[in-house]
Amino acid sequence: MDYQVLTAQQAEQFVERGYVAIRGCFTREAAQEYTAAIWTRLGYAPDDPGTWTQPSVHMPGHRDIDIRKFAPKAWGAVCDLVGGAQRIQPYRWNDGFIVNLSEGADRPWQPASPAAPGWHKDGDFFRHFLDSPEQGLLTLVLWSEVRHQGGATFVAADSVGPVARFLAEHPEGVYPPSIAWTGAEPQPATFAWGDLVGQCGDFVEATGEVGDVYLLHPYILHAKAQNVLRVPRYITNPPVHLVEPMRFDRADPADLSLVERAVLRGLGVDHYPFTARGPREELVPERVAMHRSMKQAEQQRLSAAGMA
Ligand SMILES: O=C(O)CCC(=O)C(=O)O
Ligand SMILES: [Fe+2]
Repeated sequence: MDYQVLTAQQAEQFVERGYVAIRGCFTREAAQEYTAAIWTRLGYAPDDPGTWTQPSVHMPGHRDIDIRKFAPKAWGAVCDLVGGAQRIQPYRWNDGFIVNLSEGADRPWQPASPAAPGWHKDGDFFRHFLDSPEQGLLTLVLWSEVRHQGGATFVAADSVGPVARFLAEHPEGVYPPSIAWTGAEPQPATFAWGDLVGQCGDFVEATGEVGDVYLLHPYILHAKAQNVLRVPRYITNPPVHLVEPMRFDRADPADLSLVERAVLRGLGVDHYPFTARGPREELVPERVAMHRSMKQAEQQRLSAAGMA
């Protein structure tokens, strides 16, 4: 199979371990255009940790970024993983940074393990099925250097199998635990992150340089790591939306994307017809309202600093 960006070895790693790191997708200078306003937006002083009232902040987005122009190598790799640009809905990055300043800095460093807090699969905005198109890939875009023990993201590289089996057992769909169930029908299953990550043993700390992009299987369990170094870390995690649900029973196996192949590997089969037995449902997490008010506060700080 020929890929635009991925080597055969990277493609194989993605199928077997659910992630690939694409290094050097944009320069430090290019990053600065977007990261320069972070501290004004936060209202914190970069050189005074006493002003860092929150250990980490999920910031709202202000500006869209065209990945095709900004990080063409990352775009090519995204296409390689999902089976071509025609399978992707318009995909843009933005400056909604996830800043880790001092998460868990008051505790001794603990390496990645099921006991670490915060394991989850992304997608708090839809009911999950085995074939869900809403989150076609998980991406971690590194906008700052991300060092060992410096607030990286922990990745459970063998989590695709447990999550695939759980989703296959629940064709009625699965709710993210952060969403309260309000429907009339029996409550669908919710992800039990602890049970799922408890089946994993291959853990990676997603460290790297400005401009590195980790592309991960959408099922991959991950968690914010401690930042005992207290070196500010900035990432974004823009999801890829697919045009159509995934297919695990394509007539020509050569049409299976690497993401689909990883699911089949996780299920231990080479073919899996799947039919959703519940509604494809958009969910609205509290994050949306919170980001609206955070964005207003950030805009006021930018105006006050003459940066708006
Ligand atoms: O901050 C991190 O390292 C991870 C954040 C994350 O996984 C998320 O916001 O969904
Ligand atoms: Fe996440």
